[in-house]
Amino acid sequence: MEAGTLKTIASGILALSPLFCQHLAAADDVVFLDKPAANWEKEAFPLGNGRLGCMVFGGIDAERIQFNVDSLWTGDENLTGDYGATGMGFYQNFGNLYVDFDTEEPTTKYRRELNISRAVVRIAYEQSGTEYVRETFCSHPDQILVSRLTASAKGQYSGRIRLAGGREERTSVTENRLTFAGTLTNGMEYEAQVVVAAEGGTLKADGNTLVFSGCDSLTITLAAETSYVMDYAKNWKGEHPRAILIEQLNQAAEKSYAQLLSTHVEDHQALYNRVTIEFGKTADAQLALPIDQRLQAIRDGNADPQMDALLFQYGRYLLIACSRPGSLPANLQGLWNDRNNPPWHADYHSNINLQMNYWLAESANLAECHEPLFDLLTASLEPFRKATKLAYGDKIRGFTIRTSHNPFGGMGWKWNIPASAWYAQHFWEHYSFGRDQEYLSTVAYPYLKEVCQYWEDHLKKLPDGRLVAPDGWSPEHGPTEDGVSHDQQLIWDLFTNTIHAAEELDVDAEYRRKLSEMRGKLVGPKIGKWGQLQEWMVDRDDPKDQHRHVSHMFAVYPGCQISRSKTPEFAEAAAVSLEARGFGTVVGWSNAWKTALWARLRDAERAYTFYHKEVSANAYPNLWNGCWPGRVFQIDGNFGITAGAIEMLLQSHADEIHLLPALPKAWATGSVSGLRARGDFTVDIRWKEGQLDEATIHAGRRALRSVSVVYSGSAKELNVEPGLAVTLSFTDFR
Ligand code: FUC
Repeated sequence: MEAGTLKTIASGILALSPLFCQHLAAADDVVFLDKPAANWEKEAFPLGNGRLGCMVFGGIDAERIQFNVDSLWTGDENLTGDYGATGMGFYQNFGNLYVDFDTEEPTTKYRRELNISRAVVRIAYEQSGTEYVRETFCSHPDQILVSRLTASAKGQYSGRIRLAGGREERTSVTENRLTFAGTLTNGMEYEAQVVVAAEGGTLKADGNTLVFSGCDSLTITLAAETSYVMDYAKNWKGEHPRAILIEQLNQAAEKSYAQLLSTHVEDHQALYNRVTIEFGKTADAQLALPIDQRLQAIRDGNADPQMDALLFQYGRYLLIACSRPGSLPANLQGLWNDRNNPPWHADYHSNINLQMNYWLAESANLAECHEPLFDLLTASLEPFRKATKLAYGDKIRGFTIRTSHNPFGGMGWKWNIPASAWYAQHFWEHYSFGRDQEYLSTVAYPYLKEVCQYWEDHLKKLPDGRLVAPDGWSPEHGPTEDGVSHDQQLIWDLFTNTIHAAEELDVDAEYRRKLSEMRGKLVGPKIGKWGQLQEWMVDRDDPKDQHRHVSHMFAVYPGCQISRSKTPEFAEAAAVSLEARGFGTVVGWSNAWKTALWARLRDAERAYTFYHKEVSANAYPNLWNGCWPGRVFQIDGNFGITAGAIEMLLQSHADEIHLLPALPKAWATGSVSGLRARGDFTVDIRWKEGQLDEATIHAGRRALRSVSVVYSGSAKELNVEPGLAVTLSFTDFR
């Protein structure tokens, strides 16, 4: 698209919409469209408080708010590994809230926006000279969904409110309340209640709808919950949720809308505002476009650095929305789902997807959003142990898991033997960034140690004494055989992290020695005949193979066994392999992984190629990531791409803080603040024309006392005081 055309479109919008101007300044935080959503997956806007989430459509004649609660799942402990609806189960659609309006007036100035810095969806339009505004949010402090409808003139709202459960439940209605409840086949009880408050006009029940007429404004609050508790000993089942819902709605009724909104925004911003990012300015004309046209302009070859920044922050926004302390972890779709049989059950996938959901948690300064992962994995230990013993015999200690699992410790499709070691890495990383010793000793170390025990019992000795993981398969790729690189790398990572953890806690000296000895015997990385990093023990990688999984690169990212600074030859072999995997891939999560991998290999332009793919090919108009362009929403790509971008700006995996290790030309001038580095550091960086301008390293209260900061091949050793900050500039690295 020509700049001239863009300008014409933009000035058209400016002339049409006074609503436009007020948002121009906040363009980095706003996703907007000039029409209602025609499609759940691509156009509706997601909101969530970690547990309760919704998709807002913004229809003019009828609003639709589809909602979910993260625990509404069929299925059970599923010790047999059945991958059908019975044992494994499916994540469910909770239901829909509809507001039908009695109006046929023509509409102008329609604008629907998601402000990710406030976590509010706002819909505004005009009909016959009256301005209408709807605002919706899901509050974490109040645990409810709130939607408020106002108008510039009195008495304008007439219509009906309907509440429809996802399984044909019967909705009962009183003069200001709509309710449905149900019980799933696994015994889980659930209920949703909606309370409506009107100013002016009347509200009355009519059959299973609530009729409002001549109202000045409406405030709709929705509470929904299940009887799920994250406790295996209680068979995952607690009290019926009704009392909780009534309490949540009663408490909300005592607060004004303004109070509910400001409490919500404050709570969201306490997390969201920790990180700011700027990659440069987009042309005003392009910024003024609705997001679908803006994405088209990018596909037409126009640069849009503010879109790069928006996508970056969007990953952070989504994690805050679907993973908060006390909630379940983010599943394949976060917590959003409009079906009762979503793709792959919307489950927890252990061969890349669940891990990728959390790659950004620490580095993007959302460490507490990581907690739901540890909670569910810890709560699932007993059923995981049982299933492991059933499959591998009573004598085996520890546990491993299958590729898919649910919130009841139940597992589905196919054993994925090294997955528990990969999960263990997350437990370690949470410590590595935050250095909370209490958490390390009570939560992380016991988990790491138990997975190590599994491998002590499961590793196989080759005739020459070396150790291999038996029966591996580079996920979804290789044949089943011993010593697959992915498995070997994961076990190396597990043993290394466990040794570090024991050192930090000053415990288990003897066990540390044992692990270190075993680690020394593991079959290690190998460089094959075309200079590639081998995916298998046998040198048979096909240079034409462009499989989406790059499992043998785990050691490069998110692992640290292979790095440019410590193992340059293996790093080069990894680059050869990754180059061969090509640039044609269109799978969202695979693009994200390759972004991070190329960043670790310090190839800024290749890293950016994959970042850009995520924007130009995989982003829907609501900025969700399609697993393939235009189809099957999967949230891992959204999370992974933010994590990948961080690796381009800051790395801390190789015992040093590396500033701007892979800064691409597209982000020549910019800044970032609030990124986290291992060792309890927070880092702000400003750069100009491709070069470091200034960086500030803030030492947290548990920070390491000394750290090496690297930029462009030279290192600066810093001694730091917890709680203090050090600022370095370009000249410090000459
Ligand atoms: C893995 C991938 C698929 C998909 C699925 C949910 O198995 O190989 O592409 O992302 O997870």
